[in-house]
Amino acid sequence: MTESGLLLKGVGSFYEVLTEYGGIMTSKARGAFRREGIVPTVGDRVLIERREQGYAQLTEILPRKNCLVRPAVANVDQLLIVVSASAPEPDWLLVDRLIISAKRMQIDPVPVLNKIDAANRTIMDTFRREYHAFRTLTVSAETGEGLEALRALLDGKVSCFAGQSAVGKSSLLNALFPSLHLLTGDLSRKTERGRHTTRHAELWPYGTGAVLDTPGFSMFETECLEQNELDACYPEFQQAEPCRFPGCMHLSEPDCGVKPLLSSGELTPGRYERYREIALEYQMRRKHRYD
Ligand SMILES: Nc1nc2c(ncn2[C@@H]2O[C@H](COP(=O)(O)OP(=O)(O)OP(=O)(O)O)[C@@H](O)[C@H]2O)c(=O)[nH]1
Ligand SMILES: [Mg+2]
Ligand SMILES: [Zn+2]
Repeated sequence: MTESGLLLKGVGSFYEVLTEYGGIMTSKARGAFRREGIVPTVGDRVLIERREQGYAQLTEILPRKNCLVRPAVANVDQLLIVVSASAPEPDWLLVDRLIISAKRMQIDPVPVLNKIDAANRTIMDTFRREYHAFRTLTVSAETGEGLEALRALLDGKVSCFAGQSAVGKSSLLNALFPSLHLLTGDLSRKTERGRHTTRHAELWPYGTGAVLDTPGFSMFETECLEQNELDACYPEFQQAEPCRFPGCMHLSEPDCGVKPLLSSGELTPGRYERYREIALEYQMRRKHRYD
């Protein structure tokens, strides 16, 4: 009998698969995968065939929507980009870059403002203003405020957390999965306790979805983006009138459709300033593409 499932974790040469019926089956990969150089990856949608004694054989890996490295995980639907409403001071440029990386991989970026129990008013306002074009969440891992909305968002999707150190990614994961026991706290304490022990990523089933236990998300800094591909990463731009020049970078070109979005409030000065920095970087990369 063939069943479909979601690969949750690898243990040696075995894989734990959450089956379509909700049970977890320990499965062994078909030998052909290794010969073909195919590595079953956490997040893979797979087909398994039940064998004797509760074991199954992993017979097929369905085509991947995307595949991240560090942590290695496939088919990520959502990236929760966490920033802190108190310390550390948000790195908005990092948020904007993570949004672009996510969108390039067909991942939905969701900016999440954590620590609203200790919120700095200015940071709250900036967050609300700058990311109005996105689905966002405001939460507190400490008090549990907003976690219901976070839980609802995770259902039916494969989600991954990202963001600066100490914004509360592990704390949020712990709040969602009390049995996870991830280390949280200041850096020195974490280092003392051997935080850097390597382990493999694992998905935790959540409702009909799953969440990656290890925060992290490698950006593709060296990737070359065409201007229209970058435009597509800015939901604000979708309201713009067409620019006069094709390939307009929305910097100082005449009759640009994006610039008026600044006066209409659709695009905030902060997002635009950071956009300029990012757009110039990609222009530079395109110039040196064949070097
Ligand atoms: N007041 C308050 N503090 C929080 C909240 N969430 C996390 N913290 C604190 O922030 C510090 C950092 O939290 P972590 O969960 O370790 O942060 P992290 O994002 O996992 O950090 P790294 O693992 O270094 O990337 C800890 O001291 C937490 O107790 C919150 O909602 N409110
Ligand atoms: Mg952590
Ligand atoms: Zn333009």
